[in-house]
Amino acid sequence: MATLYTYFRSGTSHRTRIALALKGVAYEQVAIDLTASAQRDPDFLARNPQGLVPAFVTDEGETLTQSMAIIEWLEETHPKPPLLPQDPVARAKVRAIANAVACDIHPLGNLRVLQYLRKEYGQDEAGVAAWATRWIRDGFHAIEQMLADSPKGSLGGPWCWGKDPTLADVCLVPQIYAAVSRYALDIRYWRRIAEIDMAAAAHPAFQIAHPTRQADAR
Ligand SMILES: N[C@@H](CCC(=O)N[C@@H](CS)C(=O)NCC(=O)O)C(=O)O
Repeated sequence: MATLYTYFRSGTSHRTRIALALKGVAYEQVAIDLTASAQRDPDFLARNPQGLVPAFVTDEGETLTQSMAIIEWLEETHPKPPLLPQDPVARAKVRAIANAVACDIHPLGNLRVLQYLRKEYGQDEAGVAAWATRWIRDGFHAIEQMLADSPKGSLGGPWCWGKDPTLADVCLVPQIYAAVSRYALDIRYWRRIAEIDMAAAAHPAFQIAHPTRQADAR
């Protein structure tokens, strides 16, 4: 069976679990405890030289890394339900929202970046939180405007792009979870983002993938 190397609170693991659940793919989990630096154990580094979760081993024994590459592989091998709309412009817009999270918000709040701020730049927890929330707020402001451009009304909402979850929701929802659970941001400030968070809370695939529902949660 396929195996996901994951950490319950990792946003990139979380987004991969959501995509796997939406596609209905069965897999086992191996927990990599980031707080114990298990991502830097030689055994894990042999799977992913970057020392980052997630890593995914397919049924055929192929190891895939980088959550967006894993999710693209899933989309290509399990096309139903689709995570991207059909229209090329709509696909680009959904990818833009997904990448606003995956490329422009998430990396700046990653564990190794925050550890570096603490160690090399002498930041205390307040300084680290100010850094992380600066980039989340900035990103959420922009995404809220990008969502205003989405065809929610005509397609019946409530997701980033119409009536079904897409890659944009797969990436956005874990970032919302991090914003609220780690930094207590009040997401009601961003009306559409709050609405998507509520839709996710009621959706079985998002529920199954939720950090608090994982075997390694604590
Ligand atoms: N671009 C990578 C980022 C992966 C990543 O940053 N994973 C984090 C957890 S969300 C991690 O493993 N951090 C460990 C560390 O910083 O040492 C992906 O999308 O898979």
